[in-house]
Amino acid sequence: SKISIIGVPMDLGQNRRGVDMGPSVIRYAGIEERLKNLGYEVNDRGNIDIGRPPQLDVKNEDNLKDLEVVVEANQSLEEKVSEVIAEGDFPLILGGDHSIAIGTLAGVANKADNLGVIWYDAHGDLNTGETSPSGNIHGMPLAVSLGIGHPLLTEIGGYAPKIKPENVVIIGARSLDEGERKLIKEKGIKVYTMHEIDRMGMSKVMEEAIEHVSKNTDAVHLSLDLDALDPHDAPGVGTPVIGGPSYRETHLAMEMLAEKDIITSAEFVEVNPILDNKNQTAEAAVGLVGSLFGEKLL
Ligand code: DIR
Ligand code: MN
Ligand code: MN
Ligand code: MN
Repeated sequence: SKISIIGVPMDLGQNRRGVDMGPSVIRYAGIEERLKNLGYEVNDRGNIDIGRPPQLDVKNEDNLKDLEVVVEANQSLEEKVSEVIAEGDFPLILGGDHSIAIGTLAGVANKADNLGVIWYDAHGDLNTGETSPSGNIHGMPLAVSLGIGHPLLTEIGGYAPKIKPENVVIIGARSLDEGERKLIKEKGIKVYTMHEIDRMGMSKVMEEAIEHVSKNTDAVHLSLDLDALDPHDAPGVGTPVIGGPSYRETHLAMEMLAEKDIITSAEFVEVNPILDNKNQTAEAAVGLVGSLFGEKLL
């Protein structure tokens, strides 16, 4: 089968420059070769055009930084992802900051009746302009996809919402803002925080999570923020939070997803080479992609 890679050099959804180089360094770490060695045909479709270089980090009156550019890029991404799916390819999106999940999910949910989502992240990404302490749109894409937030964001692709709260599972959370906690309770979103991962182990967490997102869905998207991993294993991210799942535990998670063969689209985001240690985080991302697509030692 065929995998289409789409790079999204977006860094305007947060305020640390450099994450726009994420797609380049993940390519440099050998993603295409890794997938070809697993027997996949790979079509690298290049990068989405972001429209303009980073500017001022100015919040608008709705507490949304660089709203217009983020909207435009996500619209282009939505179209590209839709195109890839229409051609029957697996869309593999490389960020860029996590604001690009808005466009990815808009494209993916278009073609699914009920999309399941695994949000593997240290954060909830459930803020809105009203609740966000930062005004950074990368802290909002899950809320936006649930139809909550500024209409220019929620209406990307021309429809809202993209997903239902009961089809979402967050894994690895250890930093949530007040408004995010409230939304999780209100919507009854399933969250495996670090507490549950410590207590149950990653294996049990993934068993339950897989069951949860595949129960009433016809497609499942994996949105993996590299800051989910412990900063020891993934230092090249803009908002590291200590105490995360290890490289090993995350590999296991990917291997279990491969075993159950439920993932129909995926994105790997927030790799920032300026903050990295010799491309370690991009290399981790490529290793995880390998496991997600079935790589095994024996
Ligand atoms: C924080 C950070 N909750 C915010 N969010 C991040 O700005 O909304 N998400 N880093 O991945
Ligand atoms: Mn749909
Ligand atoms: Mn995060
Ligand atoms: Mn995130």
